[in-house]
Amino acid sequence: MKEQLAKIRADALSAFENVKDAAALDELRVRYLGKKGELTAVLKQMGRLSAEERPAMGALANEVRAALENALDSASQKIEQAALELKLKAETVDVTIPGRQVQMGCRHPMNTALDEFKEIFIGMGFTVLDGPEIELAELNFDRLNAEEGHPSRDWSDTFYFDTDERVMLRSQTSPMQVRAMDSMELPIRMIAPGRVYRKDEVDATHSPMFHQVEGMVIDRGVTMADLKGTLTTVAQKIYGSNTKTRFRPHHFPFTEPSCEMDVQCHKCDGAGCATCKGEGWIELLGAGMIHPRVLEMAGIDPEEWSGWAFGFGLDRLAMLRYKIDDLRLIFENDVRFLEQF
Ligand code: 2U9
Repeated sequence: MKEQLAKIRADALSAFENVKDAAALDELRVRYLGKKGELTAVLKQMGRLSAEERPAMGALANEVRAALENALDSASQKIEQAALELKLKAETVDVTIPGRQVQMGCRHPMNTALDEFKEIFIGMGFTVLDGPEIELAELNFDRLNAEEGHPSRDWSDTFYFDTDERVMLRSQTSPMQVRAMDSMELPIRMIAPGRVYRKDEVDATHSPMFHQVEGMVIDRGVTMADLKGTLTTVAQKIYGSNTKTRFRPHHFPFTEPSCEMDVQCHKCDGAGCATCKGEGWIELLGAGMIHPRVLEMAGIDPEEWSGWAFGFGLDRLAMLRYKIDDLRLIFENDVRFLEQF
């Protein structure tokens, strides 16, 4: 029995010493220390010993068990340590590897053009307002003096959401002026840039969605002279301080009188060239004195207050400015196009 115990000790210690992984170690644990293991098998034979032999043999067996348990612990620690080292090695970050190239985006030319307009108007004391693209036809048409039967109210021109023509995609940013009149204290100086929607077929100059910038001033004693002065100043900030403007009569339902403003072509100084299509002038925007009925509908007394308003298509102006000859390029978002600005 003594020899059996010595052999178990020697075999087990050498096996624990050389074991390579946790699964093999567990097998060894079962084989030497388990309930049906070799040590237990020897201990079961203790009953056959005499009362004198038993204590010494018991002590020896305990000593062997303790030695085996110790060896098991240190083998287990060794395996855990090795696994940890392997994991650390595999997961090491090599900070000397060059990083991945980050592709920088660039501003869309429309945003660059819009920012330029915003800066100019903010500098003149205007507030920039943003509002819903899904709008009430009441604010888009009725409150702007566009009577029932006005051509722009037609189903062939407007995206309605319902058959009773109550809710629509706004066809102009003008409902924002109505919202401003309804909610802001007078006097008001505001611009409303944003997307608008009309049922247009897509071609080089048309799209069912485009961008407008509209604006409005309401104060006491405001006249057409303020309109002309302010809009000429804006044109000069964009095209240079020598820029000439001219105003031609026009008609809009929401303004009276109404006009269109042209700038003298900055390319040919009015002589006529490809940019101005031989005209010498480039049409820039529409404007006018706010119709007294539009003020009245907002509860503003036209005897006390007056105002002027303007509107232009931002896409068309951005195209002129950056010499883009097809509107579709602005919306396709091909990076090869966008990164040129
Ligand atoms: C209120 C009062 C007046 C906004 C105005 C224009 C002239 C204009 C369009 C021309 C072609 C923009 O690019 S376009 O679609 N707009 O010419 N817009 S005055 O006048 C208003 C708006 C709201 C309450």
